[in-house]
Amino acid sequence: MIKARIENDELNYIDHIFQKIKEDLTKRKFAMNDSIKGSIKEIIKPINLLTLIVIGSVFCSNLFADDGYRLWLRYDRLSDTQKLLEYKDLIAQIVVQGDSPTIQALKNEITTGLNSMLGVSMSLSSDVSLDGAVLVGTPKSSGLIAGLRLDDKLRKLGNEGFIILSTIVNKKKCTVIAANTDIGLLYGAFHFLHLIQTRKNISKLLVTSVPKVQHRLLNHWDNLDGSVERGYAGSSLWKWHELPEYKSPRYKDYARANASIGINGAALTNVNANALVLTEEYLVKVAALAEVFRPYGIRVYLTARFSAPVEIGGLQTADPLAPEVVVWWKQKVDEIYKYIPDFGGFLVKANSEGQPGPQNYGRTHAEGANMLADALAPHNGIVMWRAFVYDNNIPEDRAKQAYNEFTPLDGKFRENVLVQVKNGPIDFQPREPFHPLFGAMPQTPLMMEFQITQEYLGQGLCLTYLAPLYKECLDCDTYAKGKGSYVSKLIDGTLHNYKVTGMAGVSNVGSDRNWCGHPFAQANWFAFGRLAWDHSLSPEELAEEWIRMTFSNDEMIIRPILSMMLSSREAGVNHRTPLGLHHLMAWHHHYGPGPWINKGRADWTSVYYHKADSVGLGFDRTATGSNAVSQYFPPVSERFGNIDSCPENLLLWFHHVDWSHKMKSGRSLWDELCYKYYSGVDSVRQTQKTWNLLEGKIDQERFEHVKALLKIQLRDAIRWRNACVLYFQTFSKLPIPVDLEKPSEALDYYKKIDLKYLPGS
Ligand code: BDP
Repeated sequence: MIKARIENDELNYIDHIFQKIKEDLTKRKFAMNDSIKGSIKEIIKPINLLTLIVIGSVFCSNLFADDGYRLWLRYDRLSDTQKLLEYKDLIAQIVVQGDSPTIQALKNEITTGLNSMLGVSMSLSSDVSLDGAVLVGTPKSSGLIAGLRLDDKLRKLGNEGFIILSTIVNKKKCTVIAANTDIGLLYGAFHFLHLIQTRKNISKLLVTSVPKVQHRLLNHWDNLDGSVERGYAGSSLWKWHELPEYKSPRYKDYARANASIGINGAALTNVNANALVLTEEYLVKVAALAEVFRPYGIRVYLTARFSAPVEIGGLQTADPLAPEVVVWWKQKVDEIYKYIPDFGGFLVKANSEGQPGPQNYGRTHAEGANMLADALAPHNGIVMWRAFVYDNNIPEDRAKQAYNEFTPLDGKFRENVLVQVKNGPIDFQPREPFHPLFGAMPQTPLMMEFQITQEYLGQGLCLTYLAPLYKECLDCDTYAKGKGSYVSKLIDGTLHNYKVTGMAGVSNVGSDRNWCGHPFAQANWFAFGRLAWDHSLSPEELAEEWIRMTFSNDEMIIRPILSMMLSSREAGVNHRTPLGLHHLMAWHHHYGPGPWINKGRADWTSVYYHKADSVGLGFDRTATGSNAVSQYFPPVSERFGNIDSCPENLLLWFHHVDWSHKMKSGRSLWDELCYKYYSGVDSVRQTQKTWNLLEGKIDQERFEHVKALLKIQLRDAIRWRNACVLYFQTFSKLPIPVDLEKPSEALDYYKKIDLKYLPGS
């Protein structure tokens, strides 16, 4: 007995050491191959316990090293013994039925995940024979699941939903993960792993989960030369020159990460598109990526350059109504489907920022989109046509142009076209009102475009948790069909009964070892995916989930990190563009402050947007100005249009406000502006202090990395604050309130800062 226990302990210890070795090796590779695992066990089995302790301690010294590669899929062994015992009781056997590539992926994930977290080595069983079995299957692939008669529950799950329930099978206590499809099972398996990763009670489970939105995509703005537009995490993940021969293991890990949060599509290329990706040379490469992603339920999409028929097709025109152009696209699409049978469709930026489009030929956006949609329809492909269009030559407020362009086209798009709308009417600013198109096109499915990459919110250098921004927009009431017409209900299709729905996030993933550059930027990828699946989740819940999976389940670690994350977006707004200010960033790279920018294309300057003068500050978008407020439904239009009811955090977006205007705090606009700028910086200081308290409690590697980045963040927050306050002071001619520290330098100093070679520009 005793001997057996020692052997068991030894084996467990071997597993523990193995876990540490694995953690170390995962710096180079996400998951360790089973045969290597076997050989290591063979080598270290005969070594006695003492030696193991010595070896173990060597690896344990590495306990705190973490380069972030594993994202939120760390599967570290539980250190809480009580919880471990509780889980071991409930998880003693894994029974997965079926054998498709998706099921193979699921089997790998669930065995690696559970064995690793529980420190055991269960292999897959073919039948439920123990209390604590985890049974995974669809009624089609598993007789056991079919026998459970879950039909009523399954009917509501569609193609991607799943249920997880605690029940009895073969007279044994069992956790069942069931779905109608294999991909539903994979999502269910990831969810089950999440429950353990976040230390939830799994004894009486009854979870039903169905995605609220159909197309949940990452939009990669990756160029074929390996650069990434607005990418701050190294170069592109897609190594085109190596494909199709070499498929980097990262592609699979990327797919795993996406599937674990419910993302089911990836547009691989930049919206500022290169037609080359549509040539055979590249399609075979795209097909290789699609093959890796397929088991994980991820379809690939490409950006279609509208002028491709001319650029790579040798035609004289790309006019969407020209018969030869129609034929060219049809043949091109048929060719794409030969390589990629489950190709998702096209994402198109047309007639915007110099991109070609149907208007070059006097055609409308609908005519352009429909031509592509007709080519894709026989293959069930979709077109995501971007509404991000504006033109400096149109004498109209940029914020109004997309609405003006698209609302007359409502109902004119084919059924497989979605119009993809950025969350706000300008361009991913730290804070924008929701886009007035939301609610204004009842007969056209509109999909959401959020930015995950932090173009205007600190890029790869600043900690900015974006779920509050996403949620703020999704929770807005458009009043399109009266009270309760939330943006979220529009996007999930329930408001206007859209047949097709979607949400896209401009990706922040790159070739950096930790995927997203800043260790906290991973949280934005995570939160985006989870919200696209279920927009009712709160930023707090999502942040907590992510922290538990990525850092620790210890409350002493969770609480401080949570407070840092939740305050970060508002801090970022306050030290850059408080009170509804927008587009004050430096020319070109968009990172630092540039409120003085007044040269070049007018709608790319800052003065166009802030309109500072001796009287006051802000863009008058009421009836006395551009009247952009009229694009919103009442009572939103009235609320925004009236200086007294306009939310103060959007005041200068909609109003030109006197410097002496009395704010809700009782202060003048000028004083309030100063206090906001200063509070933004104070908040970063607070974040630094909070982070410093975590030294020694989390791994040193990420601790040091974030600590250093926070130093940069504070330096740059101060630059933003000082530059903006000093610049606006040249108009207000008022003193900075006496209790606020004075900027250390004069305005000219900030104007001369000229950051070179910032990534992503
Ligand atoms: C802006 C970016 C620009 C993108 C554009 C877009 O600065 O690089 O091409 O959006 O969305 O935010 O097309």
